[in-house]
Amino acid sequence: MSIANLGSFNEILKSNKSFTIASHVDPDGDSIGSVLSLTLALKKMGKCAEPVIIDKIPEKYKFLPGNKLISNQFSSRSDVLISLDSSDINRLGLNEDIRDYGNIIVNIDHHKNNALFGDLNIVDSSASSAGEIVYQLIKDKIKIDNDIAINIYTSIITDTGSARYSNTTPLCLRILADLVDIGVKPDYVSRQVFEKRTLSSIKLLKLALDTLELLENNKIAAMYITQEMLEVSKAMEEETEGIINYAREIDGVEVAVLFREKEKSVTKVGLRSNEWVDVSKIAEKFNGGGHLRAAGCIVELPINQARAVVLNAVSAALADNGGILCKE
Ligand SMILES: [Mn+2]
Repeated sequence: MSIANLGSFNEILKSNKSFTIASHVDPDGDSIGSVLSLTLALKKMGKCAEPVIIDKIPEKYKFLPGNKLISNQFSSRSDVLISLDSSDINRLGLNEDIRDYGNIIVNIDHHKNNALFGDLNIVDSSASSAGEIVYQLIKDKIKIDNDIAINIYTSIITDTGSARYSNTTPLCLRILADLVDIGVKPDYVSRQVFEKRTLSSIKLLKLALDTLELLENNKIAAMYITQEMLEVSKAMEEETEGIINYAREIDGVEVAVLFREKEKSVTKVGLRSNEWVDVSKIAEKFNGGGHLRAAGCIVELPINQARAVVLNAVSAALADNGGILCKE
C-alpha cells in the first residue's frame, strides 16, 4: 500500500495554501469522484481548494457531495494545480498554458500512457481509478468522512464496473470495504450511478442497437450514434455512456467499438475488449489512449470514414495478437 512520491506530495501540501483540482473533459464517475474527494480532503486540511472541470457534469453524478463547488472554468492562479485522471494536459480542455493556473503542477493518474507532464507525477497504472490513488494520499492525513467516502467509492465502482472488470484488485476491494465501514451505502450509490435510466437514454439505446454489426467472425462488435439519433431520442450526449457494453457483452466478441458523431467531421471512438486485445494500443494509433480493456480516441473524420479506418485498425490488432493471451 505504498504510493511513490508520497514524500514530495506531503512536502507540497505542507508548504502551499491554494490548490486548483482539475480533471478531464467528458467527465465520468472517476474524474468527478476523485476531484471532489481530494477537494473536500484539502478543505479539511485547511487549504483553499477549487475544483474545476471544463465541461457539463452529467445529471447522474449530481448526487455526489460537493458537486456544486465545481466550476467550469479556471479562475485565478493557485499555488498548486493538481490534475486527476488525465493522461495529458489537453484532456483538461484548457486553451491557455497550464502554467497560467498553477505554480506547481501535480499529475495524479492511473492511465498507462500518461505523458508525465507534472512537476510531480503520481502515476500508477495498477490503480483501479484515480479515486483509489486519492484515498491512499489522504487516508493518513484526515479522518475520511461520509462525503469524501462516497466520492471515492463512486470513482472506484465506475472505473471497475462495480468491481467486475480486470482492473479490480484486492486493494481496491479493501478500500471499498473501508468506505462501506465509514458509512457508504453500496445500494444507494449503485442506484444513482447505474440504475437510473432516463426514457430518452433507453430510446437512444434502441436506435444504437439497430446499428450493431459484427465483423471478423463475430469477434468485433461495432455500433454508432449520430447527432440525428441524439435529436430523435432527445437524449443528451452523456446518455451514450454504457451503451458500448451491450456490444462488449455479446458472447464471442473480443473488441467492441462505439462511434459517436460529435460534429460533421469529428468522431469520438470508444473501445473495449474482453480478454486479450490491448485496446489502448489501438487508441494510441489515433492519438488517443486509455487502458488495456477500455480506451478511446477522437478521429477528425466524418463518422463513416472514421468507422472504416478504426475498424481496419481493430482487425489488424486482432490479427497481430493472433489469439495469444496478452497478460496484464
Ligand atoms: Mn479513471
